[in-house]
Amino acid sequence: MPIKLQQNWALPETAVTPENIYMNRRQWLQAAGFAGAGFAGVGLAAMFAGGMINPARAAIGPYPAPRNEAYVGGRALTPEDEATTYTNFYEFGSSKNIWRRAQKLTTDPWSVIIDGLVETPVTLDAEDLLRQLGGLEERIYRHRCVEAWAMTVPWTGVALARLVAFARPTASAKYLRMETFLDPSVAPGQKQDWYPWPYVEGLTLAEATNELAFLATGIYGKPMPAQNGAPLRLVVPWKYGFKSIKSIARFTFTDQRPVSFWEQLNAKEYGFWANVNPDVSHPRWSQASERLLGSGDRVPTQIYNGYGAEVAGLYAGMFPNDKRALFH
Ligand SMILES: Nc1nc2c(c(=O)[nH]1)N[C@H]1C(S)=C(S)[C@@H](COP(=O)(O)O)O[C@H]1N2
Ligand SMILES: [Mo]
Repeated sequence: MPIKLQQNWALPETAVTPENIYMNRRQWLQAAGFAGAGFAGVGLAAMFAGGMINPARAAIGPYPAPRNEAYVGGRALTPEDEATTYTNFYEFGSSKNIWRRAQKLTTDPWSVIIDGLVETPVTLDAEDLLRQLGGLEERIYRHRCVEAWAMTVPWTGVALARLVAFARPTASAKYLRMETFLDPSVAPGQKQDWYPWPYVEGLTLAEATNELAFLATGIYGKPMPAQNGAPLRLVVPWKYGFKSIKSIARFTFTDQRPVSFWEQLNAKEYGFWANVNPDVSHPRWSQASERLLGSGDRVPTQIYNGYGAEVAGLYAGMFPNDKRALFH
């Protein structure tokens, strides 16, 4: 180990890290069984810095995370400034230009509840949760909004399946319901009481554990900007963008199909399944093509947004008499 680190060993832990991080690490070390005699005499700072154990922030970084080459996007990346300034986040207003307003969202600390049909309900900070879920990776996915604009961006995060495994749902759980924060003093859109706040989304457990379902913590090799759904957002690239709920504060396992935010407002236009399909029009516009953010090019829409190889099997044999049901 480098000599420089040994100097840190002599320092009390509180001298090299802010108190709250120190406490978090200590608590985690104790929980993980690292605070025992085997490590006596080795300063915690040195253990973290030397890579013997992952520091509190290493689990939510470092950025950029290694790219998973299995998910390459298949299109030119959308310019970062487009994807981070043209955003849908109704909590902060119904225009696309809310990114400055969203900076008011405080995401550290960020409490996450995991409850419902699980072996042990738990409430923990997003950082602690991510540390439990393992290392981050980067995946490039296409994103298709139901409004017919699309982008291709590198997300950083972990497979949602890891969260499901961590939560240990019971055998009766069939769905994962996800809910955003509720704080009208931070999010002025939540003062508009004709919306059913907080924003809710849901997946079947089979969808939530599909390899594509992703829990994103960052974008473009950096931690997630508030406007894109910090600190934790869903990314399900075969479904219309409204399914990819931002700033998740609660994961509930249930045997009841959750009613999504947009579904509650208008189930005919924004159904539960919301799988991308060029042949099923939105009642008010065609879904046959989409406009790429950045270039403005129009390109044909693909079934399941081009992810049929990964996800078509999820829906095999469902709704044999009404294929539209898969998309509404
Ligand atoms: N909490 C919350 N999540 C949300 C939304 C929202 O308004 N609130 N909008 C959805 C819609 S319609 C889309 S297209 C995507 C947009 O993600 P982006 O702004 O990062 O492109 O977020 C989805 N997640
Ligand atoms: Mo959207």
